Parts: sequence; C-alpha cells; structure tokens
Amino acid sequence: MMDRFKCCVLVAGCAIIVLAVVVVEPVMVTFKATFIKDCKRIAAKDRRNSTYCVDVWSAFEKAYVGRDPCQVPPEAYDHLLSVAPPQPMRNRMLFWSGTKEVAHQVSVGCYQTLEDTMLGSVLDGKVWCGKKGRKSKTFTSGCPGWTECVNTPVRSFWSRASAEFAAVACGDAVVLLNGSRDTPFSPTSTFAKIEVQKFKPGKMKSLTVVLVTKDKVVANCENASLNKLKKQLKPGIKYICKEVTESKLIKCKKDHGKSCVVCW
Ligand SMILES: NC(=O)c1ccc[n+]([C@@H]2O[C@H](COP(=O)([O-])OP(=O)(O)OC[C@H]3O[C@@H](n4cnc5c(N)ncnc54)[C@H](O)[C@@H]3O)[C@@H](O)[C@H]2O)c1
Ligand SMILES: *[C@@H]1O[C@H](CO)[C@@H](O)[C@H](O)[C@H]1NC(C)=O
Ligand SMILES: *[C@H]1O[C@@H](CO)[C@H](O)[C@@H](O)[C@@H]1NC(C)=O
Repeated sequence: MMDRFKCCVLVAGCAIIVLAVVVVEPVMVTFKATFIKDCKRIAAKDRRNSTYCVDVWSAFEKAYVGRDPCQVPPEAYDHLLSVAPPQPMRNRMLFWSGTKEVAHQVSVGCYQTLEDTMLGSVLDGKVWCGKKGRKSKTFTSGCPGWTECVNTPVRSFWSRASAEFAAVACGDAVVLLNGSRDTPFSPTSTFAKIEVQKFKPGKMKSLTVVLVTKDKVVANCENASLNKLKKQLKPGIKYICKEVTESKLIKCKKDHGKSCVVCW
C-alpha cells in the first residue's frame, strides 16, 4: 500500500517537472527552432548552403535582442533583408490590403505575396521581441501590440520587408483591395504608405487593382481613393482597375486549381 503511494507521488512529481520544463522554460528555443526548421524547408528548394538558415536567424535576432521593444526601427532589419532578400517573380507579384485571407487563397500555386517569400512565410502570424539589457533572448509574449508604439520589432519587420518586396516587383503586378470598405485604398495602410511608394517604373509595368467585394458592394473603381492611388503611381506604371465578387474569385480559383488563369 505504502509502496503504491510512494510510486504515485514520484510519478506526479516527475510529471510536474516535465511539464514545467516543456511549458514554462523554452518558449524561445521553440521559436528559434521553428524559425530554422521553416527556413530550411524553403531553403532546401533554393539549394542554399548548410549554414544559411542559422545565418538568417543570427541576422534576424540582431535586429531586436537586448533592445527596448518600442525602439526597433525598420532599418534594424536592413542586414536581415540583405542576407535573405525576397526573390521577385515577374508578372506574379500580389499585394493586398484589407483582404489577407482571400489574397492567400488566390495566390496558391501562382502568385507570390510577401508571405510566400522565405522570411514572410517564416514570420507571418508570429510575435517576437527582445527586452532592454537581456542579451541574446527572444520573447514571444509580453511584446508590445501593433498600435502600442510605432517601432515594435514585429511592425518594423513588416514595414521593412514590404518596402523590399515592393522595390523588386517587376512586370504586371496585382493588388487585392477591399470593395466592402468605404476607402479601399486607405492612406494609413502599409500598402499605401510603403509599397506604392517603392514601386519602380522600369521594373513594374502595370498595377491591376482588383476590388474584391463580399455580398455588399460599397466602393467601386470610381472611388476617389482609387483615383489617388492612380495618381501616386510613378509615370511609366500603368493603372488598371477591376471589380469582382469574392465568391466569383474563389469559385474561379477552385475550378482552375494552381494554374495562373486570370480570375478578374
Ligand atoms: N503578413 C503581414 O502580417 C503583413 C503585415 C503588414 C504588411 N504586409 C504587407 O503590406 C500589405 C498589407 O498591409 P496593409 O497595411 O496595407 O493591410 P492591412 O490593413 O490588411 O494590414 C495588414 C496586416 O497588418 C497587421 N495590422 C495592421 N493594422 C493592425 C492593427 N491595428 N492591429 C493589429 N494588427 C494590425 C495585421 O496582421 C494585418 O493582417 C501587403 O501587400 C503585404 O505585402 C504584410
Ligand atoms: C473587407 O473588410 C471587411 C471589414 O473589415 C471584412 O469583414 C471583409 O472580410 C473584407 N473582405 C475581404 C474580401 O477580405
Ligand atoms: C471613396 O473615396 C474616399 C476618398 O478617398 C471617400 O472618403 C469615400 O467616401 C469614398 N467611398 C465611397 C463608397 O464613395
């Protein structure tokens, strides 16, 4: 009887220790391991050398470890973007604003969004930061939110990566904007503030705006915000605008699978 009791205490004790080690301690080990594993899966296709993903990780963490998480400017990621620049695909670049989900449903197998690039796919949906004076440590909780301060590690990363992605875009590009919103081309969006400003005439030939609407159509191609977008494009970049419903887009994509049939 006593033996069985001792045994139970021992098992319970071990379970608690295992739990404590697994759950509490290595959040950062998991984040780093996931980063490198996801990077390797993509790098394998690009035939990168064996240290590539570890090098990318070092460049990544240098941007924010040991720093105040409200004082990481976009330039902190300059080195990272030079180690792992986005690879542009001519006539296949897809931008989005207020249409994240449908953009990624449409891009599968054909178009390239920022989240289809190596860094974008590794970091999409993730949260990370450092803390002042904590050298070589990554935190994944207790990080400032998107609007808590401007220069957060996460927001600055997306600003910097978006700038780079837009700067290399070539050929005929597409942006999916939200036609169920009053202002589809929102002046405060990353697309308006960063990506449009970085488009290069001579590289980019045209930008097709695809206004995606749910059942309720709020804005059409005549909307004044789209006129502003047209005017912001540098001379040499042709502007085109199309209206399409989300259901038509998704049905067309389903019917044509991964091919690059134009659904707008
Ligand atoms: N994958 C990403 O998380 C991401 C983030 C920013 C920018 N981008 C790039 O820029 C364009 C999209 O940016 P956008 O600003 O035009 O579109 P958007 O307004 O839809 O915002 C894009 C993303 O930024 C984050 N975000 C924006 N405002 C936020 C808030 N108030 N609180 C919390 N999160 C917030 C969300 O993750 C959102 O999905 C795309 O073309 C893409 O290349 C990607
Ligand atoms: C457009 O924005 C609305 C409101 O934010 C959202 O509910 C809807 O899903 C968006 N439409 C698309 C196609 O993403
Ligand atoms: C679209 O344009 C903006 C100006 O940039 C106006 O503020 C919006 O009211 C307009 N939207 C619609 C539905 O007309």
